Amino acid sequence: VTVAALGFPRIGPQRRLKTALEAHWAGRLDAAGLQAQAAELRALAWRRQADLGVDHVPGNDFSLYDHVLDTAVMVGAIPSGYGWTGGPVDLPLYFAMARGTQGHGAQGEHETCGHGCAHGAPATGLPALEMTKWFDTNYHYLAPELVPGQAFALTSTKVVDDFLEAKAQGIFTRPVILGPVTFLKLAKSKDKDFQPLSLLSALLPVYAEILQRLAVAGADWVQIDEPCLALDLTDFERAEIRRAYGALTHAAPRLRILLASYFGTYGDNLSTAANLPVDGLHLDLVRAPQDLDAVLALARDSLVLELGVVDGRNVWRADLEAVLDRVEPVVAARGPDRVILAPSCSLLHTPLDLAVETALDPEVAQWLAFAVQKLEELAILAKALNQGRAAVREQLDAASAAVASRKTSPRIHDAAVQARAAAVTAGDATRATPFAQRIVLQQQRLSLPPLPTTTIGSFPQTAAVRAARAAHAKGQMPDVDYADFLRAETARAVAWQQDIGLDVLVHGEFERNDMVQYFGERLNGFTFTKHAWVQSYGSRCVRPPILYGDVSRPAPMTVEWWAYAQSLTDKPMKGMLTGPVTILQWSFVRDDIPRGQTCRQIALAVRDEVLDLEAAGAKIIQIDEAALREGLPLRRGDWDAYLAWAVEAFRIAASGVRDETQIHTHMCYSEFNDIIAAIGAMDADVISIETARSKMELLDAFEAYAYPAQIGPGVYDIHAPRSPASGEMLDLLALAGQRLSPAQLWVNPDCGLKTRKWEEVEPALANMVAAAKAAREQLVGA
Ligand code: THG
Ligand code: ZN
Repeated sequence: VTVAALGFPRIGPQRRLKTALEAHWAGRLDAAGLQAQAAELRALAWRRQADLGVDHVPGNDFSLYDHVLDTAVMVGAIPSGYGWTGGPVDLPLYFAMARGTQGHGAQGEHETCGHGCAHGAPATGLPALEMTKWFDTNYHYLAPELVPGQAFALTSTKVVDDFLEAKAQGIFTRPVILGPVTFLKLAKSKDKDFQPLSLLSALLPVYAEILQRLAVAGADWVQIDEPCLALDLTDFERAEIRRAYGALTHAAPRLRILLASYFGTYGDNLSTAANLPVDGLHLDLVRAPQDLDAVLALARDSLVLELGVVDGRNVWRADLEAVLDRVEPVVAARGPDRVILAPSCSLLHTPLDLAVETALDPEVAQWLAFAVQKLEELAILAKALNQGRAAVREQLDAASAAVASRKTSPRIHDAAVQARAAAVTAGDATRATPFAQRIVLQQQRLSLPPLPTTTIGSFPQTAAVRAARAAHAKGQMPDVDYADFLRAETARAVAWQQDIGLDVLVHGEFERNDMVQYFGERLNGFTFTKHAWVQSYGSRCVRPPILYGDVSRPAPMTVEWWAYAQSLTDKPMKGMLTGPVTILQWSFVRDDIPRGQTCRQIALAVRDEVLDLEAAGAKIIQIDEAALREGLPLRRGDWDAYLAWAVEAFRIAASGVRDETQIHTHMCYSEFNDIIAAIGAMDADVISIETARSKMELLDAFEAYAYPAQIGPGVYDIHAPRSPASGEMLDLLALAGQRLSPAQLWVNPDCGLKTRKWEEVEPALANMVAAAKAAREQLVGA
């Protein structure tokens, strides 16, 4: 039995890749310097994995930005417009595709909205490729852009160069390549009717050539990732997979191909996968334990099975004895040389090394395993399988003790929280009266004009705000001074909103950095790390909170800031909360209870906060669910179950209030056509969404479904560094008025304004207020 890793965190210790990339983009590190740093990080990762006992050390999993972009470059899929005429792709071109360029020489960057959602390209210069989430992870890849008749040519030999680079260091890697079918399925085309998969025949010769070159270079195994096998596929797509691997195995008969899918079950794609003429098949037994028996029933004896037994998507230590119970019979039946042990997927999605987290509570720390620890676990498992469990008795016992402690620790298990969650009734998740009745009471109480104006929540996080936060975090700024500073910022924002005539105000969220972190730090059941970074895209990383135990709210989290802000104005001040689904999605969460149960616990904690805000006098409370849509499962068949608990969680959070208290929600990515009924079922009084960039086209979903409640379709595209004129926003409002009744409409930007500058925000919002006033006359004659 041997051990494979599938992929290793590429940002390196202390996010060294981020530092190098950003130095390069800022002109402080030249191309050679960047490449040297990258080579050092690769060498470090290979050496580390080899030392940890990995037999199949992955190659080519490193990337300067993104492995899907690397694949596009490998096959010469450079969109016209970047001025490429063939030949090697240099760093400026590579980063232009990754980040775009700005007209005036400065580099662009993917914009992140006020909710930390990663979005498309800058407004001027060359656009970046579109960025999208990698399956159901929090990693974002760059979508290849293909055209009908697209030509492909081997353009980068990175995968071979990388193999030779490792070989020169004495490490024999298993190169990783993104498979041709998944590559095409992830690709986009401007022509909506064009199916990139129709390019498979044109693409396969390039893959054949790269495999032949790897064989010549001396590679033995090559790992080809086809995670599209975890998706719903058509018969045609399955047939194309068979055709692809028939061609590729034929092209390089000396190479052994390990086909890897992960993130879910092979399901109805299993017999396709198990019968491909490849040499090995990877199974994600964490997400799909049932795949083991299914594949054992189907697979020919010679097929090497790679068992993904350690969770590559989460931070928990594995139950090693339980894994051995499952794997020993497989090894006995098929032979040790036909079994490889691995994480469930690439370790790209886990933080690098728990050992550097010296400040963690030791009880929590003993439950955790990051990438390095997961490879240690696999080495222990392999030793147990090769030499018997007695050879690693001590390590197995330690793992079992950690598992046992997680089952019983009072830090995790809170009977009161569990009883409360179990006692939730349909009534707890239902407002007392239907929208049509409560909106009347809300309007009486709020007495807002038609087309009321508001913003989504955050105001610019200026250099001064960030500097104060950093100084406070380092202990250089006393608590009282920091609080004074935040109060002054808040007061300024409130006064300014009042001056420009906004109807419903926000406090600006200057006290928050990452919204999930802000709430997690104030809830029981969460812990935080100092260094546990995970790549989000390019040089950008997140440090997700670790949700380890039953969740409850020991004390109000936002009421003081809200009350201070409300004390400064007679206009309604919104209470601003992050919703349970978004907190869940952006954290590492428990694997010992279902996600839906954890989500319900968070929902109850948020409900407590909602009720405290209401009791303090808040007339409007906004509960943002930026990540509701991105939580959708990979398979359509699982959508309903997810939406049921996700929507219920929102309703539990929102439904404790009186009729006259108005509940708002906000979602960033607003393509709701396929889930509009679930959006309606959330039963929010007002939803604000991102619609400016699509020129209100995204509202079609709300029109088709006859959405009953009120909507604020964004009229100000906050992702671009410009301030729209009021006429532009008035036009958008008119478009919205064609699709929805004016009585339903609110006027607001697309998202929070945290990433913008005051110089942009000030004129833009003043123009927005002017547009709303004009629209009131045009649309409602008020
Ligand atoms: N918070 C958390 N998870 C998330 C998001 C979030 N996952 C999905 C989505 N938002 C990802 N989007 C981003 C946007 C910006 C950045 C990272 C992910 C970013 N990060 C800073 C960096 O890398 O320099 C570090 C931020 C920090 O100091 O915490 O810019 O919003 N939990
Ligand atoms: Zn948003």
